[in-house]
Amino acid sequence: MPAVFVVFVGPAGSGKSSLVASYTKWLRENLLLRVAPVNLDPGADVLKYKPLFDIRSFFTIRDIMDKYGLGPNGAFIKASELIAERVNEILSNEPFSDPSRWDLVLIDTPGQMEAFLFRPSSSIFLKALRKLSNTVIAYIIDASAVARVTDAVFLWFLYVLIQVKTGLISVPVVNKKDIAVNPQLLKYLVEDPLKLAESVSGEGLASEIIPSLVEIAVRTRGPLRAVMVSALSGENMSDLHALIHEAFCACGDLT
Ligand SMILES: Nc1nc2c(ncn2[C@@H]2O[C@H](COP(=O)(O)OP(=O)(O)OP(=O)(O)O)[C@@H](O)[C@H]2O)c(=O)[nH]1
Ligand SMILES: [Mg+2]
Repeated sequence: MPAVFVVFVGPAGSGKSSLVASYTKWLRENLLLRVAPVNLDPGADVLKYKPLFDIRSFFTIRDIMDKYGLGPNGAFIKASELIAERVNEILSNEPFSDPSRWDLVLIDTPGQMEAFLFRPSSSIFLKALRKLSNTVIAYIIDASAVARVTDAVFLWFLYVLIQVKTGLISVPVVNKKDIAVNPQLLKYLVEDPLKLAESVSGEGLASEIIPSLVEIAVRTRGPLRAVMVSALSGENMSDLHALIHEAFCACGDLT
């Protein structure tokens, strides 16, 4: 079976790079799988994993800022255009050039989602990736960023939009379980998202709109439930793996 590509996306600092590192380690040590971590973030500094392919060998955010006279945000947008322009060149490298050599390819992406994932150029990259092998999106929610119902709904709805935008099977992963600020809300989010709507209190726009947003989120989420993990402690990596496995089944491609 060719490799499964898992693309880690999520807001800045949610723990994408940390998860790629700890999930890679867990898969190698516990399941003895052939795992290829990939860094697609040209702004990454120090990584806790050794990427088999690193976009920084093509360009870094600093290179782009200097070459095109851009600020950091403009440089991330330019980087995502360059990734699309050079997609064939990128995908001619290991591990993409021979996906059958790998069980899982874990792809770390930039935290600036609006500069990468929500730009048209990311579709070009994801479409090319998907042609090579099964591709799943892992959407990371930062447990320490969920204090109120509106935080949970906002991050959950972003997940809906990502599915709409990419058209790919996506799995929701709540990271930083160890420093969750509102475990009860996260429990709802993972186990029973409709309860989020019931938790809205008071008047105003939030109480009017949140029940509808939650209803759409629940209707469109498919059969996959979120999992709660900690990249820092490595807790629940087996749940993450089970979810990604389940996602293949949803693709109909698990053979
Ligand atoms: N407590 C705790 N901290 C974590 C966990 N995962 C990541 N962190 C910390 O969160 C910060 C951001 O983690 P990264 O892995 O760099 O997050 P990222 O999503 O790759 O960040 P960007 O690439 O900048 O968007 C770091 O200080 C990590 O050590 C976790 O499970 N628990
Ligand atoms: Mg990162």
